Amino acid sequence: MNIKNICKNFNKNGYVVIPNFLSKSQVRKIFFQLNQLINVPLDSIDTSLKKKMNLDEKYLYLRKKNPKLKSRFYETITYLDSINTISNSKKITNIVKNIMKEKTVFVGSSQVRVDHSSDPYYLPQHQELGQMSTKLVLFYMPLVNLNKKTGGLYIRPKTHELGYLPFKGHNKEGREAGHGRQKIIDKLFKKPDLAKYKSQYIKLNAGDAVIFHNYLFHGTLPNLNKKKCRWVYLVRFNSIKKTPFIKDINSPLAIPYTADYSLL
Ligand SMILES: O=C(O)CCC(=O)C(=O)O
Ligand SMILES: [Fe+2]
Repeated sequence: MNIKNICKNFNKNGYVVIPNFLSKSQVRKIFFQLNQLINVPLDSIDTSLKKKMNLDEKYLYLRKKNPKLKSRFYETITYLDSINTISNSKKITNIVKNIMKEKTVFVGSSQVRVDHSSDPYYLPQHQELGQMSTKLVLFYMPLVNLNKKTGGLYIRPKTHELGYLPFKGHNKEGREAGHGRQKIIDKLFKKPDLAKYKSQYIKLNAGDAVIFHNYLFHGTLPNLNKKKCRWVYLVRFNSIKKTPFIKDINSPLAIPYTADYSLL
């Protein structure tokens, strides 16, 4: 898809899907580095382990054996050069700049999320709050093939056109709000004026990208596959012009969930 069509679809629907956005070798390199990274804490337990397990097995082993070290692994994924190289690449930043119609953007932290059936961290649908700015472009890039069993992203197309839409309990972060929030969201979208915004699961394969607007309602479904982890690379870009931190000395770097976004 050329850049013009990417922008057109993004503006029209609030998101755009680009199949095979990452090359096979980029995906391979990320997994190579995830393996190298997790081998370090594993080696500190037993140096023979890394030869016996694949990445998912290593992750689940570490999670069970030493959950704190598993968290250290998880927290440091953000510093891997393989994902930062991609997040900073011209290919990605050019898309963001064209969508935002700006020449300078902030690159948010890159992360690889790991979701497993025993970690019920999937998120109810939400608009992306709590970031540096009120205007973002987000990239959701699965590194493994997704299906209904492994879960993944489900969205409400075109909801970006509603702008900031507060709902009961919106001023809480998704994980804190808990899975009960989905009922509130489903009820909200039963209102006659909102009923046309239906939820839609996006079937994605490893290397595909969903590029979406911060006000597009999106959430994730649980990974029900006990054997497989869901590895998804995420990165967010912020508009410098919509960043209160650099305009008002009383504004914190991350906009609080309690802020009235319609005033920012
Ligand atoms: O669970 C996921 O992978 C989605 C992440 C997401 O929407 C978020 O972190 O805001
Ligand atoms: Fe989100």
